[in-house]
Amino acid sequence: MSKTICREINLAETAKFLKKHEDYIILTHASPDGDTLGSAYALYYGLKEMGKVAQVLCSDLIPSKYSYFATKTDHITNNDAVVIAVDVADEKLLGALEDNFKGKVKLCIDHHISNTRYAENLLLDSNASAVCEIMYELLKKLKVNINDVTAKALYTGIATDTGCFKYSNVTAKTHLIASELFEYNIDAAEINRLMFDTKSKNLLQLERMVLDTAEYHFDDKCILLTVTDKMQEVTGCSGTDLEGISIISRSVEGVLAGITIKQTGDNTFKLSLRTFPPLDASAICKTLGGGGHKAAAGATLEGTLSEVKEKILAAVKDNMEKTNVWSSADK
Ligand SMILES: [Mn+2]
Repeated sequence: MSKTICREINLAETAKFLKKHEDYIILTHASPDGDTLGSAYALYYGLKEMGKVAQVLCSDLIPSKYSYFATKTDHITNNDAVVIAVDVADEKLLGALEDNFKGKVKLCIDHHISNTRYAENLLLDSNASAVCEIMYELLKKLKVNINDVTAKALYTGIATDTGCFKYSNVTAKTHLIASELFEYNIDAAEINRLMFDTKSKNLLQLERMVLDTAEYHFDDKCILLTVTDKMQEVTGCSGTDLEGISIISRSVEGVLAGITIKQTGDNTFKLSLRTFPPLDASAICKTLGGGGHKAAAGATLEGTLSEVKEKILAAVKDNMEKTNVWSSADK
């Protein structure tokens, strides 16, 4: 198969593209979060309004906390259906769906600066806090009716990708779009309670275990948390349950780099990195084969836990020295 040449398209061209075809498959990334699900379902409801047939596909089970908008979609059997990926920066992030859809994504809608340009057409806005911001503008452009459920889906994506309107990715536009979504019956307080202020007893137990693993490096400018297989087994928490753990790493006073390492296999670990300026999580993770945003990025690493830790710490140290945040030469 020849390598796809990726064409960057704008909002109007994307709208045109969506009008042109009839059947769509919408892919989310694995370990789905509020933004990939919110934008996928908002697009689904929009396409339904346009009289199209569409299905949302995710390699993992969709957590029940999203059930107020993530409901059953159409089931597509048509082989010619047009494949769209939302909030998926790299084909690898499709998880088990990669086998089926590698090289077949016709349109990707994303906000990751690290997007690997695997799709035939790409609508990318790295200034958008969430794909749901882009999706809102796209639905407006298409002049489709936005109903309350669509508005809830969009609000969820924006709220979750901004840590409830707290992160550095929030812009005036983020608030403007959120305020327009308040015109609908979304019950934002309830959405935020579900997304940010509710956790299971098991997750609380897991968090206690993870806090016990805390290591500090580079004069406490870096914290490293570990979630082992064993902890996931004991508490029954895994995958998307662990989303909130990396948030802990960015909450410690004086920390500029919050590292969370989650074991996903015998010798496989997933890194979630959170940074504050001048550190650049996206650049650090890129050197480790991953990617993401400036303040939040990730990578998957192979090796023993101590090997993986060493690799990650070396990459963080390198970025700290480059940005004059910390230097071993001063020691
Ligand atoms: Mn996102």
